[in-house]
Amino acid sequence: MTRTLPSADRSLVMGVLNVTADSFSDGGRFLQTDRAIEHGLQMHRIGADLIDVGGESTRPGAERVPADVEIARVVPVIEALSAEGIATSIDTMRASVARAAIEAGCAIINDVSGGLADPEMNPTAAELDVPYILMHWRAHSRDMQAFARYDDVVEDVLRELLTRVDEALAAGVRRERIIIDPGLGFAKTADHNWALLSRLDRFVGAGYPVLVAASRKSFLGSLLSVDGTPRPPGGREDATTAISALSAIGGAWCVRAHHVQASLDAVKVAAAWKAGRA
Ligand code: PMM
Repeated sequence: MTRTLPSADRSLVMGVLNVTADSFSDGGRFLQTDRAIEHGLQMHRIGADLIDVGGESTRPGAERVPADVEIARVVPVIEALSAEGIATSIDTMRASVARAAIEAGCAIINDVSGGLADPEMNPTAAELDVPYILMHWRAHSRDMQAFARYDDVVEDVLRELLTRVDEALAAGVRRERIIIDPGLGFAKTADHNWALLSRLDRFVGAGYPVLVAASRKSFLGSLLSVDGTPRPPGGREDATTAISALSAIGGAWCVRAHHVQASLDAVKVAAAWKAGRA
């Protein structure tokens, strides 16, 4: 099992594995352990560099699930994937879940709250000494859209994110463990998301690996709406692929995607495009 960041001569692709009842695009599909494991194995066979395992939905409006339920959902899946040598990340806002996942063989902590939701998360990440994804976040999903107010969304999000980084460093997390993520869709309108994507260079320039997670999110549904009806999540795949390609060109370390093959193709195209210049 690897505790260091996977590397490749292109942006990485993180496959989404939501072991939840209510995620916005795949809720309920992989709630059963065996189905979740099979889906993880399948994404790995296709070429996912990482599998992001989550046991709690973060879609807008979602209610929280108890920690023991979250642990019971993710640990058997992580154990099974780790036994196959597959690198996983744990998508959680709870230190207890992160610890259980890492003990089960998980390689990376992915905290969408950037260490804010659980005061134990930063010290736990420091102690476990694994790569640690800090996402920009302002409030729990139930009411996060009420916090989608910014003076300058790019500079505000970057400043808040770097404050999260400083807090993690102060708790003892090593600098080389940190990955940042602008948190598309979390306390952000569609315009905010596009502004952040258009200035990905500001985040890449901060000096930490950057994760971009746009897959199937509702701002893509809005972009592709017809007569005011948003395109449903299943029809947002090509737009997601376009964002994966553009993010890779823009220097993203990793893109998070439900449809691994499409995003993998996209980041390979981007790498070849960049190499052609050299
Ligand atoms: N988005 C979701 C879940 N986990 N993790 C990171 N680091 N960044 C994100 O933007 C993010 C995440 C919500 O999407 P899903 O319901 O499709 O998993």
